[in-house]
Amino acid sequence: MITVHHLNESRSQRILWLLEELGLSYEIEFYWRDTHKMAPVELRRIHPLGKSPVITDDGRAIAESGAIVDYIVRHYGHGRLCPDLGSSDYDEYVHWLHYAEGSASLPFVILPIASSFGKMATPLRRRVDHELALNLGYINERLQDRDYLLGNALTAADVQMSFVGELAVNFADVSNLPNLAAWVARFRARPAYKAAIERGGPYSYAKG
Ligand SMILES: N[C@@H](CCC(=O)N[C@@H](CS)C(=O)NCC(=O)O)C(=O)O
Repeated sequence: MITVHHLNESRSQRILWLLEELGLSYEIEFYWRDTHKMAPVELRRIHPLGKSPVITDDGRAIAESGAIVDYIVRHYGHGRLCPDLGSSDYDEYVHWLHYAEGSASLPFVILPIASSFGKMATPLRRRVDHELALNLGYINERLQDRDYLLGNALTAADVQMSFVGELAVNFADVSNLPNLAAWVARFRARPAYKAAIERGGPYSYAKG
């Protein structure tokens, strides 16, 4: 059985959501951020990076959320939540799986660091604002004519990208990004999303 090594208030929440969407049985090992909001050292016993999410399954530890999403869908999805392998949609799907952590979330990682430097960080802040506008505009445009990133049905690419959507509605101005805001509201309304919140414990990014 899959065990999710779940850090509170973290990207790991979307893994719980994916497992709920697929109706899979899973266990959760809870880890709590320390006073500096870092992961506790216990997570390093599961994987050398000591980050969350990480899952264990069949005696193996798998880290990095995109790889975890891919692993779960390939091993346990039975064709659900992803386009047919070999279709052009599958190539698009892989793009969104990688894009989430490869590019889209990066400005949100830099944002609090820039803010902590105050005025000194003005040039960096300008660059971050540019990247936010570029990336969030791209996602909003993609959702112009569809409910989810690959069409009108949810795929695991939406699950992987959901953290970016949640960061956007919490920390960026989405007033000019109605498709993105509607997508976030749409996935938050899903029963499986809500069930994952119930199981995962405190997750302030679900609001905002
Ligand atoms: N790109 C990685 C990011 C992993 C990551 O940085 N996770 C954060 C939680 S959102 C974490 O573990 N932070 C605690 C720490 O760095 O000590 C992924 O998507 O899995």
